[in-house]
Amino acid sequence: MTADATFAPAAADRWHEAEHVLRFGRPLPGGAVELRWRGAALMGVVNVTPDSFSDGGAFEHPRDAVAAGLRLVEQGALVVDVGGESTRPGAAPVDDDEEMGRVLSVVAGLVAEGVVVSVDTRKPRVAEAALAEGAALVNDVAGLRDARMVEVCANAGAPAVVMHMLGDPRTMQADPRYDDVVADVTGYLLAAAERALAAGVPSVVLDVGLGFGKTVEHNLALLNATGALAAHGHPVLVGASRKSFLGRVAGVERPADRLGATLAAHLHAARLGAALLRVHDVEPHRQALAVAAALEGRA
Ligand code: HH2
Repeated sequence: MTADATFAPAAADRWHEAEHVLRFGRPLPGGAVELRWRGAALMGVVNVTPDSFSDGGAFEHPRDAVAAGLRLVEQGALVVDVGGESTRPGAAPVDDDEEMGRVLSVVAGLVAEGVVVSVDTRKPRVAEAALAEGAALVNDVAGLRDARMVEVCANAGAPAVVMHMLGDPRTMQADPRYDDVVADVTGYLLAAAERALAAGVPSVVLDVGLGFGKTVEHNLALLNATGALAAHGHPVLVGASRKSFLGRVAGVERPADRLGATLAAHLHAARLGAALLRVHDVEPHRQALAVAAALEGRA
């Protein structure tokens, strides 16, 4: 894809009309080979982990997680992101089999209901198994650094969310440093995207990875650079939901209490051209985006 003026930061007054496209190399459950939407769409989060930072241990049984995912779709999520490994700072890794045991039945249950599912994993084997269960795309917080992940996505005709992370979750928040955070992260994402597309991945979504090896200042600079990243022509995903940098800025200790801070960050990103917002709270985001879009251009 080439840069498109509709994604330029100067087009902030048209953010809610800007069209975004995600191409698939195989048909989605309803037969379509692309998703098309205007403005910022919502990716709802279903974490089937005992230890996620804001919502771990929420589900006793896979059917509860499927029901939660279906609720997110009813509330307006375009995609449901299913994850089986916490990547919060300091989290211990989970092995492939354990992660598959957590996510595969939830992925299959949602796919059976016609939901567009992304699997949030950095493990090629887990991604491959989830794609075989009908997941539509892969959300790789390791930013496709494992070449086998690129191969898995290309073979399945699945788009990839390429997220930037400095190091790994165990160590990423220990004194993160960049020469120029926006330039470094952008450079990484564009190079990874180019490699993936050249290898046959049908399309990519770019994500700066808020909180993944970033200080508060780094996160704020990256959020403000959403428009510049979007100008490269790939859909941009922003995931600020409940993150600790928002807690630091707004003075809110508990992640689940950070909805107000999350909405402010995500509306800002939407106005700068974000195509997808990864959120725990879909309904409040739907409301906020609807009002922001209705107000646009009326002042
Ligand atoms: N953030 C988290 C997990 N996956 N994927 C993308 N693309 N972007 C993000 O910002 C992102 C992500 C962390 O949030 P959460 O899933 O709620 O927590 P945990 O990793 O503890 O399960």
